[in-house]
Amino acid sequence: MTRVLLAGAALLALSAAASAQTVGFSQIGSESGWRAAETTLTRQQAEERGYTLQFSDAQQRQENQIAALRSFIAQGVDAILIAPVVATGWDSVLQEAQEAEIPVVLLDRQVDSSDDLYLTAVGSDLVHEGEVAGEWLLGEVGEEECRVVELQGTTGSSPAIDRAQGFRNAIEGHANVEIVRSQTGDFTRAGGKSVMESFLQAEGGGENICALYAHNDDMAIGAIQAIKEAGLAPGEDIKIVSIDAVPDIFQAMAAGEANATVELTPNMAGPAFDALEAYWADGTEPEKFIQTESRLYTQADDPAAEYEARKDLGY
Ligand code: GZL
Repeated sequence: MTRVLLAGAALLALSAAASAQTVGFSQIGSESGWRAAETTLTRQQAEERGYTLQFSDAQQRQENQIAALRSFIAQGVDAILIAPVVATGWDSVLQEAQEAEIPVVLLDRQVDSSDDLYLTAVGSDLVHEGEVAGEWLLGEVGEEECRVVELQGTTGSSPAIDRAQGFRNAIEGHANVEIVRSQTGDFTRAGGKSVMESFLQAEGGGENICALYAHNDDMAIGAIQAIKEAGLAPGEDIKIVSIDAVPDIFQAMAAGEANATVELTPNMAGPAFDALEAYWADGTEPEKFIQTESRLYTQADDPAAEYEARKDLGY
């Protein structure tokens, strides 16, 4: 009799796992090409795996994300994905999801809440990305003096905090490389352009600027426009290093207008859904951090070919 009951329970568990799960996805917005690609790939992954995806675009506002999570909880979704716009202020809504026994997976950004409040976080080592960018610049300038301007990501977001720290870790002890101006461009092209314009004006038209470190490629692309409008050659007069590896930064590299980017995969949903499927099947608890790889690309890495390889991936 026991074997019959066990077999029945196993069949029930399998059928539950195979039924069409509903997943709520609270996306930050569409501030960058990378963000757009992450949304595209998440939709593709959900469709391929037979999930119903409830998508919410927060327009960069935390209150919209919190409202979306409460709506997902009220709907009784099977899981929640969230790319948290900033790192703080999530404890109560994550506790509500936990009380509703709905697993939450963080995508591409971290939160300050206890990791007991989410199933896992899928993302890159954001500090390491900043270190890779800083180490590249050190290799470029050697012992020469280099005044750096920095375009930071969204204030209070984990990538802005960690990428700033990583770059500073790398240049520490190298007195010839100094960050002289730093301001948020909010991860957007428009933000990168307008802040770079103010840097150029403040720094003698740009003649005092050796390099730009941008926390993402979109701000670097906006800054490139500002540098050209100031009559300078981006990639030559001002070295440019950024993060994401979106197609357009490779186009700029191929034109000699950008120098280096650190790749961030937009496919965070694949590892997230893998972890959820194991959890739904038999309660498997994943590691609290599932790290995606980071890789440096420079003008020596055939940027034209890298552009072609990425241009149709949904950026
Ligand atoms: C980093 C991610 C950042 C991207 C930007 O993990 O959160 O947000 O680097 C995006 O392009 O705006």
